[in-house]
Amino acid sequence: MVRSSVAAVLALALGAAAKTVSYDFNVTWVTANPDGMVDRKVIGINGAWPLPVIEVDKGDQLVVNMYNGLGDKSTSIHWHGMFQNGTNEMDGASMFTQCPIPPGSSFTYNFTVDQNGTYWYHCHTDYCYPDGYRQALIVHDADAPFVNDYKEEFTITLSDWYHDMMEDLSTEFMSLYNPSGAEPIPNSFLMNDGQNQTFKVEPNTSYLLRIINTGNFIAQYIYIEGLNMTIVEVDGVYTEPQEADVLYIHIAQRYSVIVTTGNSTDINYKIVTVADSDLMDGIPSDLQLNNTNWLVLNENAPLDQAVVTAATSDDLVAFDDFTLVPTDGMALLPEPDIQINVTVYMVNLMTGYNYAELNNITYTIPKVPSLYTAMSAGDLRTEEVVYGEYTHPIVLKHNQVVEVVLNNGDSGSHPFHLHGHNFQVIQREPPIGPLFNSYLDGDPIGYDPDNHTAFPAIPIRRDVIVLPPQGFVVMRFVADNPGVWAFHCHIDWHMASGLAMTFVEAPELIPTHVTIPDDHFAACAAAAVPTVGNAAANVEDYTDLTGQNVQPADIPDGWTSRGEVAMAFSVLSAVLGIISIVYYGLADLKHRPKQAPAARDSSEGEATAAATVVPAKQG
Ligand SMILES: *[C@@H]1O[C@H](CO)[C@@H](O)[C@H](O)[C@H]1NC(C)=O
Ligand SMILES: *[C@@H]1O[C@H](CO)[C@@H](O)[C@H](O)[C@H]1NC(C)=O
Ligand SMILES: *[C@@H]1O[C@H](CO)[C@@H](O)[C@H](O)[C@H]1NC(C)=O
Ligand SMILES: *[C@@H]1O[C@H](CO)[C@@H](O)[C@H](O)[C@H]1NC(C)=O
Ligand SMILES: *[C@@H]1O[C@H](CO)[C@@H](O)[C@H](O)[C@H]1NC(C)=O
Ligand SMILES: *[C@@H]1O[C@H](CO)[C@@H](O)[C@H](O)[C@H]1NC(C)=O
Ligand SMILES: *[C@@H]1O[C@H](CO)[C@@H](O)[C@H](O)[C@H]1NC(C)=O
Ligand SMILES: *[C@@H]1O[C@H](CO)[C@@H](O)[C@H](O)[C@H]1NC(C)=O
Ligand SMILES: *[C@@H]1O[C@H](CO)[C@@H](O)[C@H](O)[C@H]1NC(C)=O
Ligand SMILES: *[C@@H]1O[C@H](CO)[C@@H](O)[C@H](O)[C@H]1NC(C)=O
Ligand SMILES: *[C@@H]1O[C@H](CO)[C@@H](O)[C@H](O)[C@H]1NC(C)=O
Ligand SMILES: *[C@@H]1O[C@H](CO)[C@@H](O)[C@H](O)[C@H]1NC(C)=O
Ligand SMILES: [Cu+2]
Repeated sequence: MVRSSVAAVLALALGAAAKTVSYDFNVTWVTANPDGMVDRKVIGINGAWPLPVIEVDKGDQLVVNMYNGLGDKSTSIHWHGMFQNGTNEMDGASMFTQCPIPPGSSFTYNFTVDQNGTYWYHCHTDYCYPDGYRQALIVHDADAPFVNDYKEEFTITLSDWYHDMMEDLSTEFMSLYNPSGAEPIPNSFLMNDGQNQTFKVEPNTSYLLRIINTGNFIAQYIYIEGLNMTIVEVDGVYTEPQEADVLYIHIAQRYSVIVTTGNSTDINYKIVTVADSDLMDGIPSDLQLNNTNWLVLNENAPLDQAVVTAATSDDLVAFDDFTLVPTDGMALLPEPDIQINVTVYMVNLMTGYNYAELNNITYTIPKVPSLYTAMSAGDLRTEEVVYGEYTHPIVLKHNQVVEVVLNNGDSGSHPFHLHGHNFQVIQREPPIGPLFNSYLDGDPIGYDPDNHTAFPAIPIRRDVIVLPPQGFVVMRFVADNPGVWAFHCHIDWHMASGLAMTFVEAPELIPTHVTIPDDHFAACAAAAVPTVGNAAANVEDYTDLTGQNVQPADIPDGWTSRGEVAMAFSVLSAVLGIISIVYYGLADLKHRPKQAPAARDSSEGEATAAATVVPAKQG
């Protein structure tokens, strides 16, 4: 995972033109034991795991021929952070832009990488990336503003790790025995898909560290004892250098930092990671929350474990990314043409399971991938109705300035990701840092457009933003990328419980911007997923949603108010004839009952009873 920046500079000097970088990925199960505790099945590529780090230069064409050799599981690959401008069909999000690729099928991803910086790739089908199907994707740029400021670079992935397969964990997660939606607790934490990693460095020398959280669930704090980090890039956006001593990196976020070693060769630097224990419902006594890895100056000096002085992760005060400034100086976007207000809730629906909702919708997969609906719906492609109510579609007009107001009615933080764009972060409360949990003292507080601090003149842009507990974040972007783009929480548990919605951008332009290759249709045929029709796969009348997948019904009113949730469950258990719900009394009530943030302009309706219930999620 080392690459000399000298090589990149040299390549440019020699006049290297954009090239095609091709990979053949044969995806199969292999066995691995990255934490030294348990051998388990992981998703490998060409018989190996960890997966290959993809490295390209800005402007290259990336071609990946994927064969699904898993035998028992569908897959796809999302190129996290790639805008896929003009290649929406290559975005890799199952049921948004393609069919899940079933075992035995092949599928080629092919797109131009017209971006710079630190990205990653991962499976985007029904709980698959945390089984190991994720890795870094690095775009080298010989023109990066910091390209002369370091000697060598290292890619560092952080992740949580489970000993059990996602298939088994997910069955426990979405179940009557887990009505509070408590997420499975990881068994360990990894760096570069292992532990006790060493990075050989020299004294008095600068290094670029590209840090990526490729985990499923847990944000991590990271610091290096005795060294500060100078942030120069977040999520593919170059930033004016800013010094930080501690970073908080949530799922799918990336930071590039420059560190400079000291003149002494007496010590090895400890890279310390600490898991954010606020996200966990309980901390098993044998879970190692903090881990040490090393920048090695002296191979003869000991590799000591760090002594973490912070009592809990709350005591670590991390850098607030809201204060970063992109080097390109892109100014605050003007007042929006469209404002989208959505609030995160964790709720129980009639199945008795816990779901996540944006407003009152828990994302439920359509019968036809939404992009294929856009391709086949004719003039009706501009109407939200054809995408179905439960994909939570919002149609955006070409080049509109879009403002998303995201409120958090939940007590956990959520890393939200937008496909196809990065976005300006123009407001967030409370900030990352000592006040991060300060809104937990009372009820959730929503964004108030009539009472906020001034927006930054040059806001930071990123593609994953941390939504603080019971707080809010406000984002803006320009709808200049025709296509179907997912907007979702990147915690895979929450994605699976429906914390997603669909932006259908400039649908009238999608047919001229998108071409679906034959092998994409062949994967659908093999998976028996229709490729024309509305969300219900109706082709006669695209406004007729009869037969669409619907979310489970709400629990009847009167039972869901605060304090009566437990009661609601006893009633529900009678309704469903389930005796074992007694277990509920033992379950940890992590998420607060559904409750509107104070400033929220609530116009919520009651759900009508659903005809059929499809809890299936595939994002
Ligand atoms: C993928 O790998 C498996 C296991 O090694 C092998 O049996 C299969 O032929 C390979 N398929 C392709 C398309 O390379
Ligand atoms: C890393 O080192 C720690 C402390 O010595 C040890 O407990 C752990 O098993 C090691 N991890 C691996 C994967 O070897
Ligand atoms: C990838 O796409 C480019 C541009 O559309 C095309 O020229 C090239 O033939 C494609 N390559 C493959 C292997 O499909
Ligand atoms: C990539 O970096 C170059 C400078 O090297 C810059 O001109 C360009 O705008 C960057 N691209 C994106 C998408 O940020
Ligand atoms: C450290 O590096 C700087 C420039 O990179 C150099 O000027 C200085 O002499 C070096 N110091 C030592 C002790 O090597
Ligand atoms: C790191 O930066 C902080 C503030 O940015 C500063 O207070 C501290 O002295 C710096 N530490 C080192 C080791 O440079
Ligand atoms: C290393 O020594 C040089 C002078 O010899 C000094 O300029 C530099 O700041 C020192 N570096 C560190 C990290 O202490
Ligand atoms: C660091 O790990 C040790 C051992 O697992 C644990 O006792 C301690 O609470 C951890 N510290 C933090 C801040 O998580
Ligand atoms: C405006 O917001 C601040 C804190 O963000 C709050 O203290 C104050 O009460 C609010 N003012 C009004 C009029 O709502
Ligand atoms: C997509 O490309 C068009 C030009 O073809 C450009 O105007 C637009 O800004 C791009 N959007 C993104 C998100 O890259
Ligand atoms: C969004 O919510 C704010 C109040 O928080 C309200 O003023 C505004 O009209 C809402 N916008 C839409 C489009 O509902
Ligand atoms: C959500 O609320 C809206 C507005 O009140 C209503 O029209 C819609 O039917 C509701 N959807 C669900 C799934 O409850
Ligand atoms: Cu989440």
